[in-house]
Amino acid sequence: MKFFSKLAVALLFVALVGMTISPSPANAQSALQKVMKDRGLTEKDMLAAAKTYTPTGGRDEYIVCSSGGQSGQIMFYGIPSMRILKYVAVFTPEPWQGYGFDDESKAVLAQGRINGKDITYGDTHHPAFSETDGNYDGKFIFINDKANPRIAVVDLHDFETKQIVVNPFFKSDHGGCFVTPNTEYIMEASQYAAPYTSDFVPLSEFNEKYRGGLTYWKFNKDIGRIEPDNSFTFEMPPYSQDLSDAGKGPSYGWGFNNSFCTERYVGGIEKGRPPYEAGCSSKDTDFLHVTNWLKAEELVKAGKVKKVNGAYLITMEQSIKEGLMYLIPEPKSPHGVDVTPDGLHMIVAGKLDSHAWVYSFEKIMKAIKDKNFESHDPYGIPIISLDVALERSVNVGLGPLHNQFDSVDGVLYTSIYVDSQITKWNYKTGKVLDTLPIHYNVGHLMTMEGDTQTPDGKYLVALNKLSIDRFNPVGPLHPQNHQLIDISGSQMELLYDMPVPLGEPHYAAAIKADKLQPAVRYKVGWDSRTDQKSPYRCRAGREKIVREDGVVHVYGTLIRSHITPETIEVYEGETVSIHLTNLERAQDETHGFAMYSQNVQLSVEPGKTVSTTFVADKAGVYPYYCTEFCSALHLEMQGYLLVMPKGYKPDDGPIEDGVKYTKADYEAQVATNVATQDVINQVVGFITSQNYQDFPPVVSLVEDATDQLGFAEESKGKAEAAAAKGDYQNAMLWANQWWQYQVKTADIGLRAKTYLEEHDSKTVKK
Ligand code: RUQ
Ligand code: CUA
Repeated sequence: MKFFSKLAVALLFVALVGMTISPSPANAQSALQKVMKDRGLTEKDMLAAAKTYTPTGGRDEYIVCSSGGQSGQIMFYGIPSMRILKYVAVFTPEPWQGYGFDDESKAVLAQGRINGKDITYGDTHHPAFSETDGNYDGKFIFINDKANPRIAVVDLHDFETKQIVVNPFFKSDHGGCFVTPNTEYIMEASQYAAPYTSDFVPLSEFNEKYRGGLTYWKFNKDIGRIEPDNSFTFEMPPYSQDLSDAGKGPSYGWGFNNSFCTERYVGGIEKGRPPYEAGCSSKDTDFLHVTNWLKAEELVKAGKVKKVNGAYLITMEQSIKEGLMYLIPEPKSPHGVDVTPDGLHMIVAGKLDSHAWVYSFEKIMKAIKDKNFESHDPYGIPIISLDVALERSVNVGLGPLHNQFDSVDGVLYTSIYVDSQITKWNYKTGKVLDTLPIHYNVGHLMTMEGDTQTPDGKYLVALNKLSIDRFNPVGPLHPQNHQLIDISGSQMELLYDMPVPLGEPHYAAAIKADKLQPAVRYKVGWDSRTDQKSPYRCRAGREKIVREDGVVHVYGTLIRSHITPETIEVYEGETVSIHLTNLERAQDETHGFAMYSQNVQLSVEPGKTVSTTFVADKAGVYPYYCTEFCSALHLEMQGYLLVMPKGYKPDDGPIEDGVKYTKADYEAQVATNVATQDVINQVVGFITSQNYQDFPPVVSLVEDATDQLGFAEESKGKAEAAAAKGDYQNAMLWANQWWQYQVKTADIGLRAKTYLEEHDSKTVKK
């Protein structure tokens, strides 16, 4: 005991007061040559490494939000380092974040129920950052679920999912999420036509009763939530609407959607009919859908649009009458439609073709104004002829899918699926500028802020569908592959392959890292899902267990290194609702809470309050503990739920401790504490001799250390009171608790000191 205390004090001293040793740069050149030789690296490899390597503590210039495909999550990583930072659970329970485990996030997932059923995954496709004036504002990100047409809102203040809305009409979606230039609306287009009701409708009535559509979800930026009551949907023919994009600049107020299978073919391979793939690609053209959302909004506001299924629906009849929707032929089973940064052109990639098609917004508007239509589709929607709307077509390679823009005017990049390459070209001149092979089968691609009104260029990521032989094999299911490409020069240079261990990532978007200003802690007692004070918050010293409305409510707290309460006694059959508040103010001091066999796993970040409710249906002993290694005595952050059989009388008599302490033990501990305090005083002396007030993270560390020292003082008082009564058992235990708080103080002091040293603090005169 004594020995370990001394050792710990000595180690603390070295850690806190000791010197930093800087490595010598000698022989760096020859060491580098040796590494290159041993690992078979070329100079080009070294250059690529130097462009992506980020030294410890370094930061990335861009943060990417990538779809996580059917994992129902989204993923954040940095560029150029390609280091994965976080998966955020959206449609799928995720235990680390307690998502779908605590009551608060269960309520978010419950918003996504369909026909009363919990849907615990999502096929996420297209993340979209919120925008102001056509540029990312770093406030929110939205993501769609293709399989179960839903949209989720993630707040970038804390990177948590806040809301899920279910489309009131569709049975799938693909063309979401795409936002209008001020995030007035989030676009969500259906993909597989279906009846708007949940009734059975035979396929023989496909043309009459199955429908596609496009929803404009109204977003309220002030409260950070979608307003279903102010959202509206365009009824569309049963074509498979594909991707969307919103107009910008001169095309502000308009939306654009591709489609495929305008053949309205319904398959039936099992009945000997040719399969969908034959019937859906037999025509030479499909339709670009052009919608006027600004005018539609006026009609909605004027009360001229009726509600169906509880939501505004603009019927095709109304769209035709009011001039809200037009079609333009596009060749051939197209996929992406992308509005150019200046808003003047729409670029459509013809998946089964080798061309990208550049449409002119001005020509489209002129045709609408002149009522210059070549014909109408079977539903009476006016069709503008391709010849009238097209600016040019450019041969970019076989199977073009998606486009992203460069900072250089007119320059863009197109992903070429069949040829597995990226083509760099200029839509204004029609010239192909460069091509780069990709491994393999690229889907989407992404440049930095590449779908905004002011793209940054610099880097491009190819989101590849297959990785085949790029990585060490890990079984038949391969990781996905994101390839980082330097586009700052005239030729594209491949820099890095990143295996993505969740899939399938469809689209991604990259934002300048400095636009994100996430919080490091919550206000104490915060419900992060409603963004309000939790009714279940608890302050230090106010922990309690109360029985209300037949539920045992446990109001508890977490702080290094104990859970209060440490024992929870309930009777078999009782419903237990445990509410935990993390009292920490220190950055990154997250505590977890897991309990044996009750499917309980919570994440409680500093300030947060979360709850878990379950029925204690079986008498027994259920240990619980903290799941984050939060401090040296993290393993001791523990407790028991005791589920007593009905009628059992709890025994409140004294508990025999396993070890008996003497006066000598107590005095030795006090001596250790006094020595530890000396070390702490030196560190405090160092910190306060510096201009630490100029460093907000250090200021909050100092606040936290002051808290811990306050707790140490309290324990010291209790130890001395017990010693005065000759109760050396409790005196020793409280003296040890006093020391534990000192260790926590020292730990924080070390963090503050390291921070100051790394940030070149200066000595200040007093
Ligand atoms: S998809 S590979 Cu956007 Cu869902 Cu194109
Ligand atoms: Cu708290 Cu480990």
